[in-house]
Amino acid sequence: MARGGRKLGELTEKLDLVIEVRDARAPFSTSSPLIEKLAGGKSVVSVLSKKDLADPQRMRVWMEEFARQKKNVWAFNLRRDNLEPLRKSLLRLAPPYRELRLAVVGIPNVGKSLFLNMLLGKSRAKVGGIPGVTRDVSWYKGSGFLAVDSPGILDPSSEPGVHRILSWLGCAKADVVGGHEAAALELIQFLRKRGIWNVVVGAWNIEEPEEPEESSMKPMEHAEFAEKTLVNVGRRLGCLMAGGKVDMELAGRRLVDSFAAGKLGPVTLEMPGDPLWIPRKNCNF
Ligand SMILES: Nc1nc2c(ncn2[C@@H]2O[C@H](COP(=O)(O)OP(=O)(O)O)[C@@H](O)[C@H]2O)c(=O)[nH]1
Ligand SMILES: [Mg+2]
Repeated sequence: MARGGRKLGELTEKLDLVIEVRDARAPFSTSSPLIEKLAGGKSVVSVLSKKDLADPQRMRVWMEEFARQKKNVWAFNLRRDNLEPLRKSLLRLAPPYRELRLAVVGIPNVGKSLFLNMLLGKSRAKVGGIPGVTRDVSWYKGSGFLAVDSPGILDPSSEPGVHRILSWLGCAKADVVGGHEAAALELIQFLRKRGIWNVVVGAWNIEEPEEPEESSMKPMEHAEFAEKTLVNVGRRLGCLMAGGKVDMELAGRRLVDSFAAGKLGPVTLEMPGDPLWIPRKNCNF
């Protein structure tokens, strides 16, 4: 278990609420398998970050699904949206005799720090140890609540399919899935199979490899398409080695980094009911 996870385990008893931040572009895969252990029967509220980087239509499908299931899930562009409605709603979970205590958890890079800063707003103040509560974590006082400063950077799932998605979103290192070239080639294939590759083509105006013309012929294999496309990406972005050959690792890095940062346009990688989704006990969804 990650160090943060162990800390959170000790803390859980003192908390009223755990807020799990996930990436709106992949709400299943960006959950941590540890949340079910750590939440230990506490209320879990899910926050989907990076709503601005997700496909708006698919975002609506997700939110309708959560509403249908009566799940407490909120989606935000954390760089811009006002979190006041969420804060007010959370305060209803406070015990009558003291302020609400909450922790923000999630896998790396989903936006935990930004979320906490926005939730604290201008009232942000660091407070010392709380009597009876572990002293080696920092607490912040917000309006009507106390929050732990990211005690829980949780381990992502190590399931290969999930890990691949996480490497495209910047939540896991591409090295784990075989480097940037491999990650980029898989990303291209993934997007193409789901019919959303055009967002990338649109953003960079990349030349599409030619497909066989006769409709009776098999379409170009995805792997071949991906390879040729990454060459075109490398040419377009000037990722060249001496002699003019495309540096595929560099081209892959540029593609994956731009994708993770949302520079290639809004994209959602998972939909409700996708086979990747493993429902978890104790978890909000
Ligand atoms: N566009 C956009 N970027 C976000 C959003 N939330 C977080 N980020 C960015 O994602 C990156 C990681 O955020 P951070 O709070 O450090 O993640 P943490 O590792 O979970 O604490 C930062 O560059 C944030 O500015 C969001 O809703 N929209
Ligand atoms: Mg952080």
